[in-house]
Amino acid sequence: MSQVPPKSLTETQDTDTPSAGRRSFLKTTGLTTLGAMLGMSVPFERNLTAGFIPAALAQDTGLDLMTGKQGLVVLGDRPLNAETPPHLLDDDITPYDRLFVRMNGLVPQSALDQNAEGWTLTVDGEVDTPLQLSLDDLQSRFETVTRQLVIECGGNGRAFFQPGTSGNQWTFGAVGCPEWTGVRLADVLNAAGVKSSAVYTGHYGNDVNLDGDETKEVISRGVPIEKALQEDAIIAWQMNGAPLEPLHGFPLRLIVPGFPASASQKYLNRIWVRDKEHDGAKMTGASYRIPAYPVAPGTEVPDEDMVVLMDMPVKSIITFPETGSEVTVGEETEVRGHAWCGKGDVASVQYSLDFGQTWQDAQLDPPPNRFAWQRWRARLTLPQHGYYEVWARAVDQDGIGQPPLSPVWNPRGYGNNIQHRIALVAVG
Ligand SMILES: Nc1nc2c(c(=O)[nH]1)N[C@H]1C(S)=C(S)[C@@H](COP(=O)(O)O)O[C@H]1N2
Ligand SMILES: [Mo]
Repeated sequence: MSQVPPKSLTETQDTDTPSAGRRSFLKTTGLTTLGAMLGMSVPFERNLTAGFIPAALAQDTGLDLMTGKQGLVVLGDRPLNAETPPHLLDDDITPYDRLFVRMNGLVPQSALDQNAEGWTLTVDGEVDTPLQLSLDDLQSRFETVTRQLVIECGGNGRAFFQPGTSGNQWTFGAVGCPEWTGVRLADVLNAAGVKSSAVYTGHYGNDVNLDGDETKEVISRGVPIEKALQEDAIIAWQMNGAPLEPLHGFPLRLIVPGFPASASQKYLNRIWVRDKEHDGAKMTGASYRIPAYPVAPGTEVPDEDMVVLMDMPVKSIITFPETGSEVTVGEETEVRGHAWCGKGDVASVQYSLDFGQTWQDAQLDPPPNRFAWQRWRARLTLPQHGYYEVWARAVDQDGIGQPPLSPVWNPRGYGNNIQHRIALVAVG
C-alpha cells in the first residue's frame, strides 16, 4: 500500500566524483554528497529536502530554468522533469510556478530567447489547402477561446506500479489545470479542409534532442482525426493570460484534453494530417501504449499487441490539507481537492476515513468548462486522538472508479489512477 517510490530511486550511489557531480547530482539524491561536490561543508544541510537543487549547481544543468517554480520535486535534469506535491496543486487554476514540467529533449533556443519572430505553423498532408500560418494569422483569422484544461502526463502515478516500470517515477503531481488561450484545432484543420483520407494528426515542435542533434525528432505524437476535430482541443499561445513560458512550449502548443499530455505538443510548428496512424518519435513501439488485453504484472508484451493510450482514466487528488497535518479532535475540518477524467465530466467523488470500509459523498462542483478539473470538498470531524487517513476516489460517467491499489499493470507504467491518500493526526 506504500505510496513511496521504490527505494532504489532514493539511494545514494557512491560512484560520483566531485567533477562528475553537476550532471549527476540529481541521480544521487543523497544530500551528504553535496558538501563533497562543493568542496566545503554545508552547515544547514539537514534543511535541504530531496529534489532540491543548490543554486551553485543549477547553472550547468539547465535547472536555472526552474527558477520561479515553487516547491516542485525534480525527477531528472536531462531531460528536465519535475512534479508538484499534491498540496501545492490546491489552486483552481494552476499557476506557472506549480505546473509540472515534462521535457523529452532540450528547450529550443527560440523558446529560451522568447523569440517568436518568423514563427509559422504548417498544416499539411491530407488537406485540400496546406496552410502556413503566422501567429498573427492564427490570432486574426480564427476565433480566440480561453479554457481551463487539464494536462496530465500519461506516466503520472508510474511510481506505484509493482513491479516497477522504467521511466520517470511520477507520483501524483504530473498534472495541472492552467487556463489556456488560443484557437480551436478543429477550426484550423477545417480551414485547411480535411480530406476524407485523413486518419490521424502528427505533431511537431522544434525542441532539440538530448545529444544536441537538431535533425533528430524528439517527440512527435498525434491523435485520431475524430479527436482532433472535436471542439475541445486548442492551439494555445497563452497560459494564464501570459505568453507561454519557455518550459511550456513558447510560442505555440497544442492542448488535447482528455488524452495523455504527450499529445499536447509544445513548440508546435507543424501539424501533418496523415492517412494512417502517425508513426513519429515516441508514437510507435511501447511508447505511450498499453497492452490490448489485461496482462499479469511483469509480462513482456510484444509491440504488435500494444495499442495507443487514449482517454486518461478518472482521477482525483487531495490538495488540502497537506498530508501529515494536525487537526483538532471534535472540530470540523475541510478536506478538498480536484477530480478529472479523460472522457469528460466526473460523476462523483467519495472519501473514506476508515481505510476504505465506508465511503461518503463529497460535494463536487461542475467544471467551469469541459475537461477542466472539478473542485470537490468535504467537511469532516475526527472523533478522537490518533492517526487517520483520508482516501479519495472519483467515479466517471460509466460508473468506473479509482482502484485502491494500482490498476491493471502495463509494461511502461501508464494511466495509474490509484487512489490518493493523506495522513491526518487528531490532537488537542
Ligand atoms: N515539443 C514537445 N512537446 C511535448 C513534450 C516534449 O518533450 N516536447 N512532452 C510531452 C509530454 S510527455 C507531456 S506530459 C507534456 C508536459 O507539458 P508541460 O511540460 O507543459 O507540463 O508535454 C508534451 N509535449
Ligand atoms: Mo508525458
